Amino acid sequence: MSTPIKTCVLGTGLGGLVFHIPFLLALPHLFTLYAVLEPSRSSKARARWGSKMDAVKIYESMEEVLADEVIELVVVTTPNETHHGLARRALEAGKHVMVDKPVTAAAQQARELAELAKSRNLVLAAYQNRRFEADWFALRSLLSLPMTSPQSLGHVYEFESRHDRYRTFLKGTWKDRAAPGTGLVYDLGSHLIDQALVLFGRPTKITAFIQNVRGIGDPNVDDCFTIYFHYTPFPPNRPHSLTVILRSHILSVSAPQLRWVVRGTQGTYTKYGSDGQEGHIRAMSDPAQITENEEYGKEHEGMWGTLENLREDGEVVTSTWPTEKKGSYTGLYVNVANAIRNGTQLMVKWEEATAVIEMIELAYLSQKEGRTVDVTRT
Ligand SMILES: *[C@@H]1O[C@H](CO)[C@@H](O)[C@H](O)[C@H]1NC(C)=O
Ligand SMILES: CC(=O)N[C@H]1CO[C@H](CO)[C@@H](O)[C@@H]1O
Repeated sequence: MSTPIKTCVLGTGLGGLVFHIPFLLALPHLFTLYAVLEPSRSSKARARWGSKMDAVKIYESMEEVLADEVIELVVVTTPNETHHGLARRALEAGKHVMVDKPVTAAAQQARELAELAKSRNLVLAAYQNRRFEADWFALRSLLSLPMTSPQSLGHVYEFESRHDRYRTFLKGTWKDRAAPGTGLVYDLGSHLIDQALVLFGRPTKITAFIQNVRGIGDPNVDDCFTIYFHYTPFPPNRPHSLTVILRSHILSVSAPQLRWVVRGTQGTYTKYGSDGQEGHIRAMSDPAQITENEEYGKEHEGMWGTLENLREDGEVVTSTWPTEKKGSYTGLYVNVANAIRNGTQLMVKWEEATAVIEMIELAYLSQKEGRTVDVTRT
């Protein structure tokens, strides 16, 4: 057994408190939560996780973090445009780095970090955690069915992925203010774009409609988007072109919210509701429940998706597609530990997270110029 990785979390906003600190605490054989950076020692981490934080150092400045040679891994979950600078300084200090999504405000910054990490032989990981959710696993298992299966969707020609919410107010955090890396496209869009790229690769063209629909706060901060990825011409083994529709609407009153509509030549899959991990963590007092509670990451049967398959005689057969595998963001952390200690490949590649930022930049270009933009091949 290797020794646990001494880790420092930068930032104790929603990201730090819900998406990082509990997972580090839940995996004590792989990680030691050694320190957190909390400007002005706000002690939000202590207030939230209580005695679990007793042995954890609270640092007030990045200089203290960099000067502490014991720290091996730095997790960056701070506001917007600070990601690049903090990640760079941590890498220069010889520390492995994991950056929350969106990894940087500009793709060029992400590429610079990759070069730096490579030259220092350090692990640079991206927290695209939604690849470790139950609904994602269910979708992937459905799309991996052979065409001959009666439940196969056939050739997928339209893929709609949504993350809507109903929020009429501003949250009063940095996310409401105009700055590089803020707005809903960077925030939730980075998840939807990442998943689309994993499934289908880079599109040929992008058309984006990005708005501020609530008319509150800074008008330059978007709170609603529809982004089209066009895939055409399609590889020869697929006779149909594909349209991917990525949407996030801040004034969507539907409950539960629509998650996926996947249309293929042999059927349609419709799924409502999203992974419950965030809710579980918010309600939890002891992070050990993430690994110990059987119910963690499990999707209630009532939320399973619906399949409508077309038979050759024109009949439509309706069935339920089960969300069998539980979601858990621990999968991402286990992989990062393995990468640091054993040199294992990262499941979320930094280049993939960089491609997400490239697509976001093209989406904003499309919106600004009111046109469909080409995506260059790499
Ligand atoms: C590294 O690999 C060894 C041997 O496969 C395994 O036992 C260990 O758990 C791995 N370490 C991490 C941190 O994943
Ligand atoms: C330090 C920091 O958090 N960076 C910036 C994030 O965005 C706000 C405005 O939205 C800036 O004021 C911060 O400087």
